[in-house]
Amino acid sequence: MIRQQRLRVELPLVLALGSNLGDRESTLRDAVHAISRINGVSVDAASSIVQTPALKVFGVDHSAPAYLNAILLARSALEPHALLTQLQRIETEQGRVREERWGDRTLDIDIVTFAHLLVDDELLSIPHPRAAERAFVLVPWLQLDPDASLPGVGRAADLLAGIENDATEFEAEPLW
Ligand code: A4P
Ligand code: MG
Repeated sequence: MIRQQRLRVELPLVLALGSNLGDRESTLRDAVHAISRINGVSVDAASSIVQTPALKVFGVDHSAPAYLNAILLARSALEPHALLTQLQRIETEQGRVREERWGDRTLDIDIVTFAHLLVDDELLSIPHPRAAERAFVLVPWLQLDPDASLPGVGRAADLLAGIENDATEFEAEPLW
C-alpha cells in the first residue's frame, strides 16, 4: 500500500523510551538525540528517568535487569507508520535484538499517543494498548503533563491511581 509519508500539520506526540540492557542511561540519552534528528520530528520536553523492575509476559521479574524509562513530548508531521519506521531504525542502531516478546532490550521506543489519532492495524496501535496499566509510562508522563489522557481510555492520573506504582526516581542529568 502506498501511504502518504507526511501529514499536512505537525501533531503533538508522546513517546515512551525504555532500556534494561547495557549502559541504560546513555542509551536513553542517545535515543533522545537521535529522535530530535528525525526529519519531521521536533522534541519539546523530556521527563526525568524512572526505574522499574522488568515486566515480563508472566509478571514482574526481579531477576532480570531493571528498566530505565522516560517520556518524551514531541511534535511530528510524519504519518504514524513512517514515524514507527524511523523509531525502529533508532532501536536497531542502539543494538536492539528482537528475540522474545517483552524480553530484555537495549532500547524500546513506543508511541503512546499521537494527538487524538486512533490507529489499530497489524503494525501499529495508537494509543499504546498497554500504557494505561504501566506506572513506568504514566508516572513520567504526568510529570510533564498533569492533564495527560489516553484518547478513548481515560486520564493518566485516574489510571495511575488504579494500579501499583513501582516506579522510583533515577538520579541523572536532564535528558533534554
Ligand atoms: N506496535 C504496535 N503499536 C505500537 C506503538 N504504539 N508503538 C508494534 C510502537 N510499536 C508498536 O514491538 C512489537 C511490535 O509492536 C512492533 O513491531 C510494532 O509494529 P517490539 O518493540 O518489537 O517488541 P516488544 O516491545 O517486546 O513488544 P510489545 O508488545 O510492544 O511490548 P511493550 O508493550 O512495548 O512492552 N518493563 C519495564 N519495567 N519497562 C518497560 O519499558 N517494556 C516492555 C515492552 C516489557 N516490560 C517492560 C518494559
Ligand atoms: Mg516496543
